Amino acid sequence: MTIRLVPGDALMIIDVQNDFLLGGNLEIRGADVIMTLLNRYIARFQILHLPVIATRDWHPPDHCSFIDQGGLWPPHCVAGSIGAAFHAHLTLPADAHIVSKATARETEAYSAFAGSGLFELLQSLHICRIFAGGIATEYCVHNTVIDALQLGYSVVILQDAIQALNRQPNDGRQAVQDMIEHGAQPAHFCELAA
Ligand code: VGL
Ligand code: ZN
Repeated sequence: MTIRLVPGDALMIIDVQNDFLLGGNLEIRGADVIMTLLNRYIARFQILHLPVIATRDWHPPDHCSFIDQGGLWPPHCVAGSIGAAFHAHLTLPADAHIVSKATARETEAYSAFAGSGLFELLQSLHICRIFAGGIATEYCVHNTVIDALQLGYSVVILQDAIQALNRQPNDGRQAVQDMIEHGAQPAHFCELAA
């Protein structure tokens, strides 16, 4: 299916941060290969003057999701650290909108909508449809996409620009299926109209 990008579309790049990539504290294996595709999507949106939004996991040093605090994860994406920085190979435009999430010590937030101002940003940009890529498929991508659909946005999942952590082998696949069942549309780069 051909998808034509129109005003009201935005690209949302979810948590492409050093700690989730090769050598990071919470490495998602295989995530490096999505960088090329993410950069192609960025270039396409940029040339059409459509907004690019980059979300980031942005935790305090004693965040409740860290193993030392009884959570699931090794310490990662501590606000201001190298691990929390966007990966150097990601070519974010200078005017990309940055949204920080999970910034409060006592709450985990996989959805980029949780207490981040993302909804207000989308409203101010008059966005109707979100093209979602990034990591991890079954955590932040899934939760953000489900929230977006519930808020009434159309969502396109960039199938060639997401990567799952797959703690269980099918976690990523199931998350994609669930997003589609909730109304998201899967797409690949080649489906974007030239
Ligand atoms: C994420 C695990 C912990 C994500 C964030 O961005 O998907 N996953 N914190
Ligand atoms: Zn996190």
